[in-house]
Amino acid sequence: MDPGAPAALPPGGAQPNGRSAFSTDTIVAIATPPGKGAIAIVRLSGPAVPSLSQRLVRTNASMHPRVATRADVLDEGGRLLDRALAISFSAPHSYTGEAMLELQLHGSPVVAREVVRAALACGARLAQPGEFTRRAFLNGKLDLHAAVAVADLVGAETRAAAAAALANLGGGLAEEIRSLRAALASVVEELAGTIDFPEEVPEPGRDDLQRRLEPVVAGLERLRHDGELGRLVREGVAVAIVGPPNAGKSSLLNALLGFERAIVSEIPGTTRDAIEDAIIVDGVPVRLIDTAGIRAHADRLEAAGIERTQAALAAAGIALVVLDGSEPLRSDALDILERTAGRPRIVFFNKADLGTRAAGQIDEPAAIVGSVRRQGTLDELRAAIGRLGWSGERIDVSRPHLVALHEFDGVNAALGSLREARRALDDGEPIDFIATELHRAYSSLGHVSERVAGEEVIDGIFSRFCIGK
Ligand SMILES: Nc1nc2c(ncn2[C@@H]2O[C@H](COP(=O)(O)OP(=O)(O)OP(=O)(O)O)[C@@H](O)[C@H]2O)c(=O)[nH]1
Ligand SMILES: [Mg+2]
Repeated sequence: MDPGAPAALPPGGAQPNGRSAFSTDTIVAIATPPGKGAIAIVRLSGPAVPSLSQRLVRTNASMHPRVATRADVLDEGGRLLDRALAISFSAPHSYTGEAMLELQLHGSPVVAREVVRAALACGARLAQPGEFTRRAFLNGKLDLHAAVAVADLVGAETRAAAAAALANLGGGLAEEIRSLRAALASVVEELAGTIDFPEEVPEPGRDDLQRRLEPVVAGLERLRHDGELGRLVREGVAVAIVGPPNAGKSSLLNALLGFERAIVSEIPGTTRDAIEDAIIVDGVPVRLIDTAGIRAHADRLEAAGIERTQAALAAAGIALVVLDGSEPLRSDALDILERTAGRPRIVFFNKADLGTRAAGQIDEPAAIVGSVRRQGTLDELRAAIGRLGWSGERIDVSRPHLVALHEFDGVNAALGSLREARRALDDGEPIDFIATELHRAYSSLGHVSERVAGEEVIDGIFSRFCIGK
């Protein structure tokens, strides 16, 4: 198949042409993380699983599909490798939709490796990253959206990220998009009637059309908004802690983390390298990057640190500018304020226990005056990060939402066309122009809800998986 050509997939079971090479191979992989554990799981999937099971698994009782059975696991020469639990799945009632065998072994890396080696010796091949889930997708067991959710769930580092992934696992997004698309289709069909038979079919009222498009736009915006929140709980936000030397940047990092991560001293220029660690605020991972204080006349080593500060600042979503608020602002403080003007930032006047001379010097109504040594100041700073990062709203991503890039692209394109159609309706433009825009929106949504995706989209999604998933 051409790379990039859309692969239209039938709704269930059968594979499209050109994909048959996939199911002729039987794949094997260790599904559990490397190292010792209570158990290690080896999984096999593919048409040769029944014959491989006969060689590798010996049981007293007969094996029933999806029932764990006590079994001896043998190598290709019939020698005992482990006494384990074996579960067989017959096609299509398995994760991949193919015949599968799952072996729950004693958690020794050696035993797991030996079992894989034996399976390879019997004709299986090593699975590629994500190949089990890829087969599940190709066999119609889950859609691309749910496949992304599987990778997100495995990769989730916070409870909120896990909840967001779970919301998508059921695949409800396609249903929602389909119903919005159906609403759009009814408008498009009606307009087509007017365009083709202007005498017989009267043009629908423009207000009425606006009213019918409104819920479609609102529905898509909701999916996108929740998608952005989902991205936030998955990827978090980066906050660069910047400011003049000795202002208390490293003290702030340590106070927010609750442990001494960075060296703090009264000597200006203590921090040379960017130091990063994360906290969770409202379920969102916040990456804090403590940086070298910026000042002119720095020595060579310090200058190298300052260069890293600039890079951290450029990459961060939020700049947290720490200033010594007890003294009048010096030129280095004014310089960093100028560098961060016009971007999301929090200005923090530290060392209020020593005085608050600086705060009145600049016009920054949202500035926080306090001390890293006060709990209240730390709470204020966390709240300010929430306000800038996610408008302080309560993060709830328990409904299906957009996750993959192609989903955002499709919905953004559809919203663009809908906006254009609604403007044209208001401006009294011809109905066929409006119909074209609505049709465009309809097809953009097709890329999100239907089982149609370019090879590169599919490859991109499965490249994130680990081997054995
Ligand atoms: N009194 C008082 N001292 C503080 C406060 N915050 C930090 N300090 C002190 O200020 C000095 C500098 O603190 P650091 O956290 O190392 O400052 P920094 O901004 O990281 O400095 P560089 O790494 O040199 O750029 C240390 O002696 C801290 O104990 C505060 O709120 N009140
Ligand atoms: Mg420091």
